[in-house]
Amino acid sequence: MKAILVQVQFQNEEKSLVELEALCQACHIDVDQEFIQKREKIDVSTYIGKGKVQEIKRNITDQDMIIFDDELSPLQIRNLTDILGIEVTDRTDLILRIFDQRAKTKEAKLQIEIARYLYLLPRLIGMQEHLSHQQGGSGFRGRGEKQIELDRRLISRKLTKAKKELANTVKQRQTQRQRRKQNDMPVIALVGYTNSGKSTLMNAFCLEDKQKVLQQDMLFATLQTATRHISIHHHPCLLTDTVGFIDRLPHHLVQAFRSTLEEVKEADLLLHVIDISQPNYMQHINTTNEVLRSLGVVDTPVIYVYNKIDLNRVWFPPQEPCVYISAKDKKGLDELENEISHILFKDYEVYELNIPYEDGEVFNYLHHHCLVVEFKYLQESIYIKVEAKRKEIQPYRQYISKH
Ligand SMILES: Nc1nc2c(ncn2[C@@H]2O[C@H](COP(=O)(O)OP(=O)(O)OP(=O)(O)O)[C@@H](O)[C@H]2O)c(=O)[nH]1
Ligand SMILES: [Mg+2]
Repeated sequence: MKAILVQVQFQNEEKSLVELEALCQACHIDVDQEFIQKREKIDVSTYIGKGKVQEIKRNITDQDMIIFDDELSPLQIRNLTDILGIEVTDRTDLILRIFDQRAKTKEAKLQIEIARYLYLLPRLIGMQEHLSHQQGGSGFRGRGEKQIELDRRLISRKLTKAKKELANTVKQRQTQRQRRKQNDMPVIALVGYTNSGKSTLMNAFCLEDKQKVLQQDMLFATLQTATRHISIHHHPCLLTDTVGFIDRLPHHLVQAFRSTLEEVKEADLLLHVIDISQPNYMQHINTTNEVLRSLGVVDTPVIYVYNKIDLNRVWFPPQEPCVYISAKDKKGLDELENEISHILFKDYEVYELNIPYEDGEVFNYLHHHCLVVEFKYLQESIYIKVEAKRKEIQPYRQYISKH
């Protein structure tokens, strides 16, 4: 498929079509021509103004579609399709198409379905307004409206059904999450702009091949959160990979993906992964932080992980705490581990205990729930050296021999 890309740039705005090109690539669409229009404000009925529409029309040869780097209103889509005579679509639709192609699990599929319906519903109503404007009191009007009303009802019904199904799937996952919480293992979540290297970093922490997740040079390679057991300085932890964010993420998607991102809300620590080889990486940081804020994630500690240093000259970004890594070359991972450990395990202390054999269950408990540094079977008791929080060790304080 071949496409023409169109973008409007407002005064003093620094924009480029690079990201829309990458979105096209992820959708297997070839970019044939690009038009950039400088304007004071967008045109309500044609987005770019009638003159520019005609200019584009003159350049249409065998392309299949025209893609606008923004979310068009239903009226604009209709007007532009009428004039240009080929498929007109927008950035939001493109993102939805990518998510559609990538969704593998039931949950991801339902989320996309919901996002699609949410995108379509106002469009149908917009089309209805458009029709009633155009056709006044003619007989056509009634029929058009009736059809739209039927479509609207059908979509609303499907939306309700999909939401219900999603709620059930989410409930199952919540139970899993609760079980994990009972285990009291710290949860670390990877967040960040799409293609920044979250999945690559996750894989760098996973020792076994069968644990590895998909990492790919493509926007939105990951759609479903995946959680793996890892160890940080021998402490067992859970690491969660999440869907990447993008500038101007369609709000239907944020809404639909809210449940997936619940995992982020419950994490004890966030690793905010940044592709430092991107010139506009600061904008990516801000986008990610905005999405996090909109999810209500405000107090969770964050480590800024500047990735892909193998591609770059040195940078000194302002955020703290931060580390510089190359997930691909596994460089800087020790520093990252130290930083994680510093935040998650700062109130852990070393305790030495002597547990009499008759209280063997205390030994079993500590052995399973704490980081055991060393243990020995002595004549009258079991000696155990553990790293634990004061709170955890408090019930067994009578056994402490050294702290
Ligand atoms: N040069 C270089 N490339 C990297 C590095 N880390 C990741 N990449 C590449 O960047 C691309 C994206 O990596 P992913 O790990 O899939 O990125 P992601 O953040 O999970 O992306 P989404 O799942 O789409 O949000 C892949 O082609 C990786 O090989 C790095 O340290 N250096
Ligand atoms: Mg990924």
